[in-house]
Parts: sequence; structure tokens; C-alpha cells
Amino acid sequence: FDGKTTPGIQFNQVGYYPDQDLQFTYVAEGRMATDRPDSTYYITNVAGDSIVRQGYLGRRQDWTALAGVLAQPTRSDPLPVGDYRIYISGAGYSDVVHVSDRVLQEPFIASVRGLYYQRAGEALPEGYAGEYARAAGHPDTDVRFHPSSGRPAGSMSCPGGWYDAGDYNKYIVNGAFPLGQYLSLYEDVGDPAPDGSLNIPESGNGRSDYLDELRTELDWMLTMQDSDGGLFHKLTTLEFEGMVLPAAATSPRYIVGKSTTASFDFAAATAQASRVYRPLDAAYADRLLAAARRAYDWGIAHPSAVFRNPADVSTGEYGDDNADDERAWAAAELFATTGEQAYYNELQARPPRIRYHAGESWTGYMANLAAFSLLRFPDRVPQELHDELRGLVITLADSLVLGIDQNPYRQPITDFEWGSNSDVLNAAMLLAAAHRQDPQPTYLTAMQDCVNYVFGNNPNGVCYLTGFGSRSPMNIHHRPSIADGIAAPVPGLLSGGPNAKQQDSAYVSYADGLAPMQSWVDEEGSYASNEICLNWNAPLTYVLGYLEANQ
Ligand code: 9MR
Repeated sequence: FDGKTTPGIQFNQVGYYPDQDLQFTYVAEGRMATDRPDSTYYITNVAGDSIVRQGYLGRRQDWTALAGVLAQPTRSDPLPVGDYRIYISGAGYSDVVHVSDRVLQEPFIASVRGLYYQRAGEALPEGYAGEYARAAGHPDTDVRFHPSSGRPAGSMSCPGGWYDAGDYNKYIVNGAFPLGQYLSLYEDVGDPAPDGSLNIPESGNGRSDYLDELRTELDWMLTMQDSDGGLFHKLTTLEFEGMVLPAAATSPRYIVGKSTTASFDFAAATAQASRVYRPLDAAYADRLLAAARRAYDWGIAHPSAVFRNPADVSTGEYGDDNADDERAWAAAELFATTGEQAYYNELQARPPRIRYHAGESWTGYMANLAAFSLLRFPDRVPQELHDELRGLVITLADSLVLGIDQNPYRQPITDFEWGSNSDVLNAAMLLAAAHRQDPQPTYLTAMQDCVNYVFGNNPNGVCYLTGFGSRSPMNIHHRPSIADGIAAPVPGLLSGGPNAKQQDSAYVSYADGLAPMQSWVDEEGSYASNEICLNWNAPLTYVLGYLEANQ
């Protein structure tokens, strides 16, 4: 091994389980492979002086339309625990390939700790945040009512919660949706981060660190409910702040809008949370459930309060003119929690439309969450609805498995839009739902394929999770990471991933002629391909946690 590695050998840079086939891809440098006379690969020790295994590269496939490459996807048999390199004659050595037990546990924990770094209104002391320690910003104890809130001039106190993304605003739609994904993991596998596992201020209090961290967001969301039960849509500055640390971002913040979607999403997440927290804190569970019922009732009474950014507000919109998926999700969670007929009637009238979504239509994933929760409680859900949802989940998962088999990078999506990495991971959540119905190893392998893609088996050869892998984003669009003067970004945050639409192209320099699966750039200005966001970290956490629990 001469000390030089090639990015042309693309693989999961975090690592593989010892019983997992080693999936990797070879692409000749310059992105377009020409003929390769030598189609043998070798797996060597790290020093490159002893061959552990050898085999033939997979069939060369023309994937230029989607990935801009001729790729040779290859699968080697599982390897024992250890560190290795892949060697291809004429191309050279890969970065180090790790094989170990519980290989996804570290990124799993980091992905949850990523939420801690997103806490608003709170100082992050060194003991928990290490070199990323920072002063508190955004107390949000005196937030002005924007006219769109329907409230007269005045203010209210809505402290805490997580920052949504690379920006510092707090949005109900995108607080509730990731919470649903996080809570689903807890319901599906049990406590994945018990007390003491996250090193957060609540560690050592005798309660689940995971639920303590989620409560950060729940408590904030509870403050955003109006006295009539409806939810204000968001808490935001009028425009995005500059690239500064929280304490230096002091523009006035407003309570903006009140919407059907925010109200239903809130109802769903709090109804689900009331189930989860009940055994630990019945009073809190009661409060969550009461809030959920009132938000739901408001949504039913105001079915078309669509949110659009007012003329003077340009921050994240999270608008959606169709609230059907949110409504089904709310009814499903309330039914799963209470078993009450009224919620079931609503589900019968408008059953959740489970489907695969991408890009702009991602709010449809909420219908999938509805189905996952209904399937979780077979005793509570009438047989007919249960069987129908089960069939849909399995059919959809089987089509995703087929899609993975037809794709050289072995991931299921063909449409690369804003947050595409989360589309891959939401597909993996559907695979998990199918696996829960029918525990076929194929579903787990397909989930691992999705993780392999996100962690480096992709045409950019990048592990999209900050702080992990040998090639990972350094210039993530995340205000604290940009402003803190530390070279490495805050760890445990997932880059949105390739986005063919390049809505930020005026601010960054994409290479010429990038295919959709390559359309990503590691520049801090790239809010359309290289930002982080709660609803992208959440399915990553779910998928890693699910795979670890099933190892
Ligand atoms: O994820 C959202 C994406 O689907 C939209 O196309 C995009 C533009 O409206 O907004 C994305 O969400 C962003 C939000 O509006 C503000 N915080 C950062 C989010 C991720 O980029």
C-alpha cells in the first residue's frame, strides 16, 4: 500500500457487520469507467501486504443517466471482524473498510446526539458538547405575534425545542414529523438510548436519555398551541439569519400563521407521545393526549387553513395544500392511543394512502407513519383495515427491493430531489415495516443496502453523515458549524444529499454535467444539497436503530 487511496472504490465507510456481504462499487477515476482489462479485486489487510480474499468485479453497468458513471457493483462474501482495504489493479487501494459487530451503534448514538446540538435557547457546556460548546441563543420568551397568526399585537413565550436545520427557526410541521419517526423507533425496538448513553444534561436522572431528548421538542411544541386548540405554524425570523452562532443571531422572532397541517401533525405526534410516555409519566401523557385531541378537533373544524408564507416572511414554508395525509396520521395515532370509534370512522372514510414519495411531496410520508402505527397494534385495529395495510406495506416494500436489485448502487430511489438521502431512508423505513410483518432477511439486507449508499457506496464516494467515514461533508450548510471556527462540522448530522434541481446554483459551484445521483457539492452555501435537517436525521436514526436492534 503506497499511502494513496482512490475514491473510485466506493463502499460503506462506517463499516459492515461480520455476517453482511461487503457491497462496494468500482468506478474508474474521472467518473467514466472505460474498459477494464483486469476485473479482479483483492481484499487485503490495511497495510496491503496480505491478501485476505479475492474475486471478480461485478458486471459493468451503464448508469450514466442517473449516476454519471459506468459502475461495477460488487458483492464479496462476509468478512471476519477487522480492518481491510479493497485493491483493484490499475486503480489502487480503497480507504479502510471496517467490519465489526454493532458497527452502526456509534453513528446511531451520534445521530441522536445531533439533536442535542440543535437545542435552542440553551447553552451547550463543554462537558456535553466538547469543542462544540456554545452560548445560548434564541430565548424565545417574548416572541411577537405576526398578523398571520390571527392574534392582535403582543407576544408569547415559546422557549426550547430544536432548531430545524441549518437555520435557527422552529417549525411545527417539521417538529412533529421527525418526532413521529423517533417515537416509532422507541415503539418498535424499545428504548434505544437508555439513561447515560447520550451524555446530555439529563443523563443520570434515571430516565431514558432518548425520551429526555425527544421531550425537548415536545415541550416546545406544547407552547405553540393556541387557546382554541389550533397550532401556530412556525416560530421564525422574517428572513433567514446570517451565518453566525445562535447567541449572535438576534433578529426579532415571530409567531407566524396557524394551519390545518400543523394542527394535525401536532395531534399525531402528541397522541403517539402520550402512549410512549404513559408508563413513565402519566400526568405528562394526559397533558399530551388532551392537547392532541384539541388540535385534532381544530383541524377537523378548519380543514382548509393552508399555510403560505406571508409577503414579509421568507423562511421555510412547510406548506402543503392537501392535509389528507396529516389528517389520516392524526386519526391513526389518536385511534391507536384511545381506541375510540370516532377516530376509526375517520380512518374508514379516508384511509391513509401509503405510498412511496420523494422530494417536494415528502409530507406524504405521514400517511406511512399512520399505517406503521396502526399495524403496530393488531389487537386494537379491526382485521379488515389491518390486512389491507399489511398488504400495502409488503407490496410496496417488495417493489423497493426490486428497485434496489436493479440499481448498481443498490438504493431504491430514482428521483433525486431536496433531501434525497432522506427519501432513501424513508424507503428503508418501509422495508422495516414490512420486516415487522414478515421477518424476511431480504428486507434487512435491503435496509443495509440503503445504509451502505448513504454511508459511501454512492457515485460521490461520500459518507453523508458528518463526523463519520473517511470522506464526509466538511462544509455542511449549518450555521453553528460554519460560524464556530472549527474545521470539522458538528458531528452526527446528515447532509440532504444529491438534488438534481440545484435551486442554490447561484451560490455554489456544481461540477459541470452532474447526473442526478451526483448532484451534490460540499460547500457551505449549498442549502439545496448540503444542509442538515431534523426530518433527514430522524429516518437515519430509525434505520440505524432498527438494524442494531435486529443484529
Ligand atoms: O425539505 C424542504 C424541501 O422539501 C423544500 O423544497 C425546501 C424549499 O422550500 O425546504 C426544505 O426545508 C427547509 C425548510 O424550508 C427550512 N429549514 C431547512 C429545511 C431543509 O432545507
